[in-house]
Amino acid sequence: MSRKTVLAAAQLGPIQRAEGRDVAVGRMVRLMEKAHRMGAEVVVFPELALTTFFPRWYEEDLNKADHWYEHALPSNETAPLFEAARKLGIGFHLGYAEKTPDGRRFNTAIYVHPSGEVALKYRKVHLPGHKEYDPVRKVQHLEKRYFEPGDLGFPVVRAPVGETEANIGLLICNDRRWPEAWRVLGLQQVELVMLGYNTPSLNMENRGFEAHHLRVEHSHLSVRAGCYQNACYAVATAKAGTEDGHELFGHSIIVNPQGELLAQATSWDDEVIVAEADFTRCELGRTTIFDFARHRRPEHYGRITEQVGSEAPPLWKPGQSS
Ligand code: CDT
Repeated sequence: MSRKTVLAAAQLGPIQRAEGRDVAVGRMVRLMEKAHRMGAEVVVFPELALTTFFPRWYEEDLNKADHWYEHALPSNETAPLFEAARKLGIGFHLGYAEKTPDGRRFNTAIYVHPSGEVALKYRKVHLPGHKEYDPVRKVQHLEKRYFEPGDLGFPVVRAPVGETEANIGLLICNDRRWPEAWRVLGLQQVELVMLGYNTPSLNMENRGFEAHHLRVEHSHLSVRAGCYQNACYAVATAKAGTEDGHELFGHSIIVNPQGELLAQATSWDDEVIVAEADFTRCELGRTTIFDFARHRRPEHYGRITEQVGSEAPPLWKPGQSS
């Protein structure tokens, strides 16, 4: 049986703060239809795809922020997405802000089978930014205020993707920079990582210089390394363009298990890119250089799970034997 499918990244241009979900969902349905015409069987939308990237806005009282969250899926406003997927026979990945019935808030992603059933759910573990208003920053990044760290770990599930099946895992934005996250997926033989992101074009921390051109480079470097070192495909989909004066850098990509770029978005607007995946190509890395069972040495990786912050090394001086 062929293990091929066509993957799509459906990049979203900016969503302004004043725009409702109906605007975003309408655009997403059109992107899904376009991806289908381009032969795609699965479509990946960005992180927090239904609204502007609201963690840039400080809100003292979180009870006044309920409108940014989904309280149920599908809802009246998001139902057209699920209906389009069913009609087109296409699976999709959606990033959204989740508020649970017991009042917990997460930055969440799901993979939805064309039937409308949720095959996999993930809640963002690596929340960047800060919890309180930061007067030093040029723009706030309040994910730690709006969300709690995910409580589902990094699950992988084998699920239908088009005519075939694949081992699917999800990451969200900042997670892509953490090799530990990719490796936990790799240890579950992940073959396809779907991830959405919202990354500002400029470093807004105001605590040192970061060359602008490196922003995209670091994003791509992280995704390509994650794919190569764990022998998997990835679809990394951005929100792009200027939201209420704040620019996000786009550059969505699809990457193969060798870490090669198969497709890249070139606009900072709504755009679909597609690439064919053949999941048999995950086997080379998994059975040779990254055959974990043969080559990993976890007895030397204790610091990875026992320690959080880094520690300074001991000082060596000339004349002192090592
Ligand atoms: N949404 C999100 O996680 N964004 C962060 C911005 C950090 S600024 C480098 C990211 O890692 O892209």
